[in-house]
Amino acid sequence: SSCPARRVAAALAGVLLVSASLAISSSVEARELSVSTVLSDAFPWGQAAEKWAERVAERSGGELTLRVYPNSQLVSGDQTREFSAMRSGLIDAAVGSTINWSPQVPELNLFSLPFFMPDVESVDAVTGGAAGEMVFEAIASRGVVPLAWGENGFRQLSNSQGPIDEPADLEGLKIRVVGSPLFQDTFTALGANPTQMSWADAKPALTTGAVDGQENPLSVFDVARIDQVGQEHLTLWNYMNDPLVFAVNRQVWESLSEQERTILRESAEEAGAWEIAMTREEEPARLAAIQERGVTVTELDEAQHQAFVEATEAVHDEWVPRIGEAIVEAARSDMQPD
Ligand code: X2X
Repeated sequence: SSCPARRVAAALAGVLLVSASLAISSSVEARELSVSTVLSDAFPWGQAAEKWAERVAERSGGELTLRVYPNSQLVSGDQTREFSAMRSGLIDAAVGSTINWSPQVPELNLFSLPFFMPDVESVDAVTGGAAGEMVFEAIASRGVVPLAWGENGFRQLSNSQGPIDEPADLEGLKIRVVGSPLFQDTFTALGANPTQMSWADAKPALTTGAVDGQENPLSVFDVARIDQVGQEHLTLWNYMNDPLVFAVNRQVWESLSEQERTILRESAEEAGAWEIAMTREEEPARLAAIQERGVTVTELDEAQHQAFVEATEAVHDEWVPRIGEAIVEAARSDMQPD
């Protein structure tokens, strides 16, 4: 063993062993993070999560992967528990709706204030402005790291009973609403009879006629074929936009390398921008498809729109203090044209 050639061979073998075990340990360390979504990849929302996963896998060379669990399956169908599950580490990450997270992050109700952000320009001004940053800080202060925005879309109103073009048409209609109490207030203010239930329960309730109506973006109405469960009337009222947020549990985030964090964040930004653009581009074709299936589409003129705005003013009085005056003010100035 004093022979130099043997020593070199032994040293080389050692190097090979070390590098082999490094390769093994790095593949053992390759991490898979769970990502929760409410809607599957039949919808832009689920496609946003899949795009995120695709980009992260590509850029990390497979060392970091995201596995998407759609249909709120990680929270047994209860989408209002998604944020808590992510905060506590039951799930690692999510692409979630501001509505579904608002029970834990009241600032997210900013987006649900009725008739507050009238068009995509104002939504972009808010998410990309000072208010958007404040909303992200509010999420971060509750133990979850927000990375990027996506979009479920402007929520439109459908029902089985007849065309709706004024608040009086909603009188007594049973409307399925999502998980924030703000929606109870909005639909109560309009004279309707709101019932809160998860998305998993919504379609059965529409099918049996347990509820008369619901509200969701055109992509959801179209893909879920809401027209097939008796929803023959659709009112385009753009009463609120439902942004999505890409986010990660804080402990998971802190356990990642700087490089992995960059990959996660930049991939989320890319996937979000891609999905927002696609969702908006597809809306005219979706609307046309919905109309072709025989759904009556009602658009509001200025006076009709104004009647809805006035009927829901009390919701602002009630909710602006809960959201935070400062965030609402920041959103107002973000939306003001220069
Ligand atoms: O439950 C809904 O209506 C949905 C799918 O749009 C959300 O998760 C907010």
